[in-house]
Amino acid sequence: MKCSTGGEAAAKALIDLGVEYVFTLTGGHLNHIHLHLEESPVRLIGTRHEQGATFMADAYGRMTGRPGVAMLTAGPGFTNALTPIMHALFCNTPLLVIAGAAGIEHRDKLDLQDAPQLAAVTPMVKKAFVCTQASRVAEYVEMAYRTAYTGRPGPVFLELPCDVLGAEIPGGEAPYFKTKVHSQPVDREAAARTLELLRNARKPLIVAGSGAGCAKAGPELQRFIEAAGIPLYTCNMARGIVSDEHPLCFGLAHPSRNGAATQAYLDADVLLVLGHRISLVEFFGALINKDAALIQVDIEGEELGRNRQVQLPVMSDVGGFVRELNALAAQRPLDPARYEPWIAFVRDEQRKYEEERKPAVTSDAVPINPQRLVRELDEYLSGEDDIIIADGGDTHTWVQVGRTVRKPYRLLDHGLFGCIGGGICNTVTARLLYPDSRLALVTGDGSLGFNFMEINTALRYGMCFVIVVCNDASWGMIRHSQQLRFGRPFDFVAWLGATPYHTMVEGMGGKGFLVTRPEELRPALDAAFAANTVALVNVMTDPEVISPASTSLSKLGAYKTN
Ligand SMILES: Cc1ncc(C[n+]2csc(CCOP(=O)(O)OP(=O)(O)O)c2C)c(N)n1
Ligand SMILES: [Mg+2]
Repeated sequence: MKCSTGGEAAAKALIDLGVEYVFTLTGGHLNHIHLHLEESPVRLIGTRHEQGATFMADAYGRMTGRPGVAMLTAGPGFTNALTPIMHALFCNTPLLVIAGAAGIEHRDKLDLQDAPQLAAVTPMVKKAFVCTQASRVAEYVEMAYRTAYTGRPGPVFLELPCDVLGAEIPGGEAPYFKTKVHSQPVDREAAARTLELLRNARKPLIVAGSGAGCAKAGPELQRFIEAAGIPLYTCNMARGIVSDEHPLCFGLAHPSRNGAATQAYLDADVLLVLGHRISLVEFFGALINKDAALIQVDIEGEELGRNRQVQLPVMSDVGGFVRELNALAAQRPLDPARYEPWIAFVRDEQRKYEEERKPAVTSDAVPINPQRLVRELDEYLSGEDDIIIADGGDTHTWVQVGRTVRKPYRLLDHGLFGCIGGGICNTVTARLLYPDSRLALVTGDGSLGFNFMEINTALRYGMCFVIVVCNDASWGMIRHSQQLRFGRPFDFVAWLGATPYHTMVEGMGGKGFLVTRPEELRPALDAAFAANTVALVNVMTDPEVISPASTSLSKLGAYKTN
């Protein structure tokens, strides 16, 4: 690859890899790269905080399966991004984080912003690289990018010291080995054994997680559940890979949150887990029938058998595996009639759960019940391309259980790291990826504050979307868990007060609306979606409505599963 300096080599490699966006915040250590990206197909999105840039890049990775790219300046720019990097590790996001750094020549001489970046980030990433030669920068960028998306995806870090970026490349030619990896390993034999277990089952259940979403397994999975007649639950980046409106898809696969799923998990006799980790959301396996045969398919061996004895561990790409199930089932079909009583049971659990929720989701109370708010939004945004981004504590939970997801990547939540505050950033990325979809962030008031200035980023780039604040004037989920565990909320740390976020957004150049009564919701949403800018609807909600996630949290450290 022809390039004059290390900085140009980094820029050229990113261009060559087809990177669409680099989420970044300027800093002296990055000038040599930014300079060469100015007139390029790569669009630089300049944020107000490195946490924002990295959340945006993470959302890009999660919503496309291609590495999102964040570029951070040295020292504090880098340390500001550690939280979303750790979040990306929990979400298995393909993410490339490039950071500038003090020059090699001046290391340990008290140079500006000389921090032990590699040591700090290594436990938080799939792999951490440093490049110390200008002529190898392009090679490292490609290697780091490829490492982020192959096998189990994850965040990859690449440090590029500023003297390396500024240095001339002898001869102006840098080695560069572009390798596009398309294939992932598939365990074909295990597919036949899976079908045998399913054939003998009476109450089989399929759970699909981010591994299925990342493998884009949706169409094959839909074919399979239709041919087999087996019910499906989805979570994380698998939400919507089969529509929640499909008669065999029953929505959120978190039995600790989705009351309708709990009994199905406790009764299933064979559980086929596709690209999903058994974790706290299944109470470390305790919410799965202890006598059920577990078939777990994951591209990462580390996950097979975590928290539960697995009868059939399958180390495989989920997409290829489900394709194989379909091929074998076409030769010798399963018998969907066998599972009909089971499907009727799962549907009945769903109906009972909806009945239970009815008073809350239809409530006319003031302050507004958050479940009523989420139901209104779910109905308002009922197009298959409409997108909701969820952030917050209890608010996030109400969206997870209350949202009907009809297509992949139309719901983004905050995953297993439980990191609140990235909502606005995720919404910015969703807008870049889906310019024509109706798009709303539904967020708790507390979570809104962390990256509030990214509203300015959205406005600077001329974006339109709607932010709906579920404003209970508090850090609701924590306040509720205190109430449940200690008999009273700790308002000295958990109360935020009724902040006028709608006027703050007006001050920034967007539009704001205040809603205090349920009947005001629809007109406010109409006005917000027509506003053609960033519009915030500040909805005053009932601080005493407690979600199932708060109930679980109140037991943190207090329950035993074995
Ligand atoms: C970065 C981070 N800080 C703190 C927490 C602890 N925490 C979890 S939920 C929550 C409350 C969120 O409040 P809000 O966004 O208003 O949503 P609500 O629960 O009120 O719906 C807090 C503080 C966290 N998960 N992540
Ligand atoms: Mg709140």
